[in-house]
Amino acid sequence: MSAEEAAALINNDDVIGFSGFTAAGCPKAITSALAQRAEKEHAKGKPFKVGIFTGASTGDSIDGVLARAHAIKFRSPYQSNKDLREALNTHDAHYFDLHLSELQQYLRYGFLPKPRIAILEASGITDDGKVYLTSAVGIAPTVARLADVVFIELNHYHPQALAGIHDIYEPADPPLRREIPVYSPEDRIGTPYIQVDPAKIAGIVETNLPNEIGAFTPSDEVTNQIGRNVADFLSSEIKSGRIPAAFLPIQSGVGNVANAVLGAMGSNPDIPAFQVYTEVIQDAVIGLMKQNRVTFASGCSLTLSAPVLEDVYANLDCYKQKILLRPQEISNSPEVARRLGLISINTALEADIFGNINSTHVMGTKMMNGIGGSGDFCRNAYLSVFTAPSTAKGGKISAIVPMVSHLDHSEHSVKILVTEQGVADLRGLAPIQRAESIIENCVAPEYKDILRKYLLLGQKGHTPQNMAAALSFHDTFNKTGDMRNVDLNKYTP
Ligand code: 0RQ
Repeated sequence: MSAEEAAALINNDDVIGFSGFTAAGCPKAITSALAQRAEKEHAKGKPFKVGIFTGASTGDSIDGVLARAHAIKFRSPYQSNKDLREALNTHDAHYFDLHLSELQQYLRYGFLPKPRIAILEASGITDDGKVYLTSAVGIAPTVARLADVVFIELNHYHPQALAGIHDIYEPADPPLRREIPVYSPEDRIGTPYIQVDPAKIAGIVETNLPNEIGAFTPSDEVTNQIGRNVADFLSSEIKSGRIPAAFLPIQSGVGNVANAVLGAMGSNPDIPAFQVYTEVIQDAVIGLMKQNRVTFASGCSLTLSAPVLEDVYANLDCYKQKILLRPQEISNSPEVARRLGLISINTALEADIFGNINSTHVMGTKMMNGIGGSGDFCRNAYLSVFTAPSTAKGGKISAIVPMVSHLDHSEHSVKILVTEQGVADLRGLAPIQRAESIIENCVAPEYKDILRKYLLLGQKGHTPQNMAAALSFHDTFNKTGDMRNVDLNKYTP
């Protein structure tokens, strides 16, 4: 059927679950038609909004078009689209920010509204309902099973030969759950397809559309230095024996810092070739595979720029031996992360001098993207590293503040903090010691004295915060546009 015919079968207030994870593997055609339908209904004065569950962020053809059409009632678990961000921050759409590993089981448990509709992007489908996904998995197996109605976007951009790269597995729910039998990143535990009851498939829309993944901003001196700091720190951990000589699988977040970190790890001769157990497989991983620096990558999505994805597709026989795509409750499973002993490396928006991390809220109020998989990994990793440039907006914001304006990852989950200035190893340190280490090693030079002064204002107790001054950096930025204007003289210990 056409995308318009499929969209006509979706109602106001419906809940839809999508395949895909980041802009990889997401449907594109039916949602674009749905946005047009919503606009027409709105023009007639009728309400038209849907609830949306995805794997993570999406391409513009889900979050962008539907946000601009004011057609999103609620959204979970992660997003990174500027128009949707605006809708969430103005309450045009409600957002439920969630650890990515939890969404599938929360849907099964009935904690969240059941999706009536599932829309899956497929590279192939058989008469008996075996659906082969494209460049990501996300929550697809769960929403395909729970939904009453399934639409398929059969996207011929993705080769049918992708079949075999996916490993589809859904654990049983408690009290029947057993261990997830992944003992090594390359372990296969499921099927290469999703089995869908053919009676539920209401339509197949054929497309030929690339993923909507933008190119990465090239790394700069700051991100490269962060990368070198992480790589040097990890190689010193190997030398000290705290990380096994054979090394451990790496989980790495998304974005430019993550790309630079992987690049630096790849070129550090003291770090052996390694495996990746992560959610997002991005360009740097494929680059390192070509150099035999990454030997295997298990993830939830191939979030690759178009030329890199096309290179993978041109050499699929080879890459299918080295890449595996899993549902996010497996790629991000706390149980598996703890068992494999992942080294997790994620980016913070803001950290405080005691080692707490804000990954999501700008100045404590505005949603940036969401917690994503950072909490799944950092809490359960063998060693959790957070990275960030020490300042943002040309130095007007210190990424390290007295108290985070929103808490995503607490001091209990954060072991190592790295900026371009250096590395703070927080293991075994009391709060006052953590503060001294972070200020001396990670803070930008222009903020060091201000934060040392803050520490002297600390009130008596285990964690020397000053309750009146704790958010003075943010307050000063909101009032003057520059945290460096903060005046700590008006506070007393
Ligand atoms: O703003 O875009 O206007 O220039 O935030 O900052 O330094 O480019 O970093 O793109 O790696 O994003 C935490 C958001 C970092 C991301 C976050 C401003 C800065 C810039 C982006 P501009 P950078 P990145 C796996 C793991 C949560 C999910 C996660 C993220 C913009 O890494 O979403 O970890 N993480 N998932 O100027 C105000 C500050 C700021 C600030 C930076 N302190 N205050 N603005 N910025 N620091 C992935 C998945 O889960 C799918």
